[in-house]
Amino acid sequence: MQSVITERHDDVLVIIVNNPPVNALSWHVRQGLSDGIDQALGDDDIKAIVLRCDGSTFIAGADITEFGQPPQGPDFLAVLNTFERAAKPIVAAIHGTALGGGLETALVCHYRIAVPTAKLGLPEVKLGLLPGGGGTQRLPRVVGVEQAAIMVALGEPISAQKALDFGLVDALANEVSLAADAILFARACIAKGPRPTRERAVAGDIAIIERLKTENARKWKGFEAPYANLRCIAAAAAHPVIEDGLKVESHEFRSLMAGSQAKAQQYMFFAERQAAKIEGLAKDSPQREIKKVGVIGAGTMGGGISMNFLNAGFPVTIVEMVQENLDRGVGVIRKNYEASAVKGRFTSEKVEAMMGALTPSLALEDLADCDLVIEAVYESMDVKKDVFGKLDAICKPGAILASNTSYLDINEIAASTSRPEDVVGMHFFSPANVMKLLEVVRGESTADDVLATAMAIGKKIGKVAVVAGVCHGFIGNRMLATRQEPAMQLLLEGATPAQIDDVHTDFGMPMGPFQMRDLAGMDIGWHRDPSKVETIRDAFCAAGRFGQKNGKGFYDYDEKRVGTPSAEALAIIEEFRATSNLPKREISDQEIVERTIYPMVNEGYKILEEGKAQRASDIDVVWIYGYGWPIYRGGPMFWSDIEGAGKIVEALERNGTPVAAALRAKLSPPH
Ligand code: 3H9
Repeated sequence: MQSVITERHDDVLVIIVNNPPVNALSWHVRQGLSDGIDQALGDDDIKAIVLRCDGSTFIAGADITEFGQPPQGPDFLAVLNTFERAAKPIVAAIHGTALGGGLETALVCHYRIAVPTAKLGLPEVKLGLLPGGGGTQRLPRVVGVEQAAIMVALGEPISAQKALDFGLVDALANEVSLAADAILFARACIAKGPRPTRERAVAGDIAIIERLKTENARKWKGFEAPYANLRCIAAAAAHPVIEDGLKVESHEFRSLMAGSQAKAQQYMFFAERQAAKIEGLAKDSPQREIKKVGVIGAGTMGGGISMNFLNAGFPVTIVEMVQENLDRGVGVIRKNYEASAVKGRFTSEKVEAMMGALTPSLALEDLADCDLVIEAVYESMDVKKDVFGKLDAICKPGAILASNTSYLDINEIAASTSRPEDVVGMHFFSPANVMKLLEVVRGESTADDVLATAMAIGKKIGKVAVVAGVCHGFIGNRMLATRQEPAMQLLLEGATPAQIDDVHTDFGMPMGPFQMRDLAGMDIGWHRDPSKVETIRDAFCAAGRFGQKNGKGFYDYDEKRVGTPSAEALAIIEEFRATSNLPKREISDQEIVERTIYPMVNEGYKILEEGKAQRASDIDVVWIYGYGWPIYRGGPMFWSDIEGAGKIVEALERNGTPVAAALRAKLSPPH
């Protein structure tokens, strides 16, 4: 099948792209576009041209799989130039998503029409790139500097209506008759002739550039692409002749393309999509139908989990044991929704509709008609087994019984039921209504359709779901645990909590080990005997420094929970060091990386070799979406290749950490 065909409609030639799944601009599409435009320009009877796509979308961008490969087929920029300079009017007819190179192609067409459901955008920044097909120079000529700067720097697509308001599309077409509407529109453009974007002037105020930088300073920390995008917009405003701006764009594009951030972000694009695939199961493998959801526990976790399902339109029954806790949990959900409504995220009608779909209950029996029940109770095996035993007796046959446990053995939980095949782990991350990650834990008896349903429902509620095997802490928490002990040891040897945390935040993590410890609360699992001080943690708890919850931990906290280094905390560490007779020494930042981040990477390889993760990229997805690992570093496994397996193995050995076989195997390339 040809990926581009042409269709003659009297005096209009329609060029049709058909390159499933997203009509990406693969080399054969560029070839087809080039041939199509040549055909139209070479035929005097053709007076106007339409560019449209078959399938679910307009061109969704360059073919990312071609990046880094030897060039093939016609040069994209040359094809764009031929379109823009054509002496006959060209109309882009847009449905689905016109993204990246797709929107750049539409921008060299002289007119654009779109169906109301279409979306248009330049999301290259999310791939660590910028629009390298003239987008940074043409978009400001059409929508002005302000809107263009926002679109390229944030990468969010806009609706067809907004595109119409900004002049990016000239008219909205009927949803079902786009192809015919486009031909009529093209005919109407014959008298007006072509309207090359390059000849339009750039209007607008470049003050937006500094404003965006200030507003996004935190979010963009460490990222190169947003700034490069904005430099290109500044160039568009500075240079009246488009060629001058295009030179800047080309230089910036090539420099991003050559760097590691773009490689990492493109890798993550595919990693995220790959994570949805379950090894050994076909894409269309059978699933169970989920119409009604039950959640046990109305605490922070249960409430957040419920909100995910309510947001996605599922009725939810939430069960607690005590009326007061139930009321509090439901109250928090309402408060969260109302706060979102104030910010304009929901209408108040939607808030009421979602609250109306929530049934609070004190009886597990009310879960009898649920298709999926997620348990989010206290993290204790005995408690969980008791709950699952009861669910086994109550829930209808075929219901999926899921546990939100973050560490415990799903097989043992499943064994407390007579239907272990219906049991699966669904581990949400806190705050559960915000964090994108969902670890779906596959027990040894979990049925294929249960696993497939849990993964699919994760996607439906807006999560990135990753399959994990049963082990203590699954993928994410198991790796996280390996940095805790060395971090404590580094304190004893002379580093401060702030130094260690700074290394982690400078690396791009949202917080370091001690900030996280303070957030979680240090007294969880503490023996509660202040006279027994065997670890630094004991010393902190004995001194009543429990973390953020009581305003003092490794840091001192103000009423807004902003932490500052604490003299008292440092004194506790000094005192403990004195009792351990450890000499204090200067610790370098590199040593902190080697002793806290390398062990996490090493654990990732162990998880991989034990088959607890399906693939290395799944581990990276867990860390990006569950723990805020900086996406521009591509996750711990991707990063280990950038950092170098040799360097990591050498440091782990030097520090006495047993090296994972799968990591060591990287040292000797396969024959
Ligand atoms: C660019 O254009 C640079 C330019 O400035 C030119 C410079 C010179 N290429 O997401 P889905 C695959 S950069 C190759 O699950 P959805 C995807 O991997 C590009 N493959 O579907 C998946 O494969 P599989 C700028 C691509 O309906 C399948 O298509 N454009 C591409 O949920 C379905 O994808 C973008 O960044 C691609 N460009 O969402 C847009 N896109 O089935 C990127 C997708 O084997 N794409 N695939 O796993 C998207 O945002 C979404 O795919 C889209 C559809 C919204 C289009």
